[in-house]
Amino acid sequence: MAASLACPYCYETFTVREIMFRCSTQTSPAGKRCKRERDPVLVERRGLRGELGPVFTADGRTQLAPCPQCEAVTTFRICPVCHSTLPAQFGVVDNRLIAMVGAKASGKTVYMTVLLHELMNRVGARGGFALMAADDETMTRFGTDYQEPLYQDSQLFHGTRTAVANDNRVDPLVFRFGLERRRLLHSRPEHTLLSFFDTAGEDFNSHESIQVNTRYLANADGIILILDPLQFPGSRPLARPGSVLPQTEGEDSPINVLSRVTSMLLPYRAGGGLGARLRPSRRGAGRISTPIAVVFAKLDAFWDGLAPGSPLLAQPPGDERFHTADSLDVHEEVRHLLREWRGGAIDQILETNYQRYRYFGISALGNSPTADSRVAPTGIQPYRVTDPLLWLLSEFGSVARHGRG
Ligand SMILES: Nc1nc2c(ncn2[C@@H]2O[C@H](COP(=O)(O)OP(=O)(O)OP(=O)(O)O)[C@@H](O)[C@H]2O)c(=O)[nH]1
Ligand SMILES: [Mg+2]
Ligand SMILES: [Zn+2]
Ligand SMILES: [Zn+2]
Repeated sequence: MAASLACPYCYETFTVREIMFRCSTQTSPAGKRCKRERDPVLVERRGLRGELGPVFTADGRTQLAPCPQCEAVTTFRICPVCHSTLPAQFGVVDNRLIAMVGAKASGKTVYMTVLLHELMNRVGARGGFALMAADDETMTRFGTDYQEPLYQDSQLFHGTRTAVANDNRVDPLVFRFGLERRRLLHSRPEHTLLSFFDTAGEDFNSHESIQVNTRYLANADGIILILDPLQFPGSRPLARPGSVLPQTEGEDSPINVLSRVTSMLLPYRAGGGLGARLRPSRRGAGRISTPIAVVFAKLDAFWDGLAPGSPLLAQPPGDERFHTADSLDVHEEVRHLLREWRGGAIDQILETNYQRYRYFGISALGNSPTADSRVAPTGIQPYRVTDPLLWLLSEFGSVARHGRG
């Protein structure tokens, strides 16, 4: 059976053969030239209204194909479902879809922005890897909607728009993650395409929004679940005085969000891997195979209260590898804190339903924001933000592991 691929933009699946092409609208050797026009599929599925060459089918296993109208050869391969231009080498290099989920105001958008910024600018050079936008739209959108407000204007974000309010879709950001294997004799850069999508807290409240998000979640290769420690009732007495306190109960509590995500994934748990995408499992037994990184955000609010020697006060080893021992130390420490904060039910859900989960503790900002929702005057000082992604990449086999585990 042909392996199925998932589009990094719409998360629908198809086989390599089904990949379609778009005419380049260059003048062909025969002197013919196709006209650019608006593509209704691209408008409907992605909200993109630009004028582009006509779409045609050919054998998607090849990298180029001649346009049947003008005979010019094109290298633009497109998704057969949403008509987005697929990144170069799509289908050849690894392609991983990563979903960012969590309750309202848990810190998803801030975390995603800081993580990507760090990978593109700071950690990258030191760690022997590089992250680049895979397409122009991602580059522009990451700049204007995420990076500039936070890093240039020091402004925190308004709540993320729900998928239902966004014409029933989410708009992922697609990057090329490259790892330089400097120490190898025949060093050859290896690439992974990473597609990130940020949900809105309310995406897990209504039946309607859950339906829209199921496709994205079920086809994700990894999930980052953001938990706000301040939402656990038992954590509050330990938080730094003056921390902004969110609601702890009701629809949007951490336990309810995890329960909803889990019920969305359970029907698709079988076997995992590409072949199992979006095909509900026939057998009732088994746990969800998608790895889930369970991330305690806003750790800066708790630093004063952690026991000396806690791994959540230590600087992580910073290189391109995933450090197993350090990660397991953090995992156990977070699990211990969860119990202390009366969040033990989270641990039970994870243990019962997931084959692979790991706890993390991070701070995207490194400090409490100001009362008027701005970054603290000391600036953004991220702590351990790359740990969850490196774990997922090590689970995918895309980065090396250091140490036993
Ligand atoms: N102390 C502290 N506060 C943070 C940090 N990251 C985010 N916050 C706070 O959490 C608020 C919400 O962050 P967002 O990233 O917008 O939350 P979200 O999960 O995307 O929220 P929705 O899009 O509404 O679901 C911010 O406005 C900050 O007040 C952090 O690292 N430390
Ligand atoms: Mg958000
Ligand atoms: Zn043509
Ligand atoms: Zn698509």
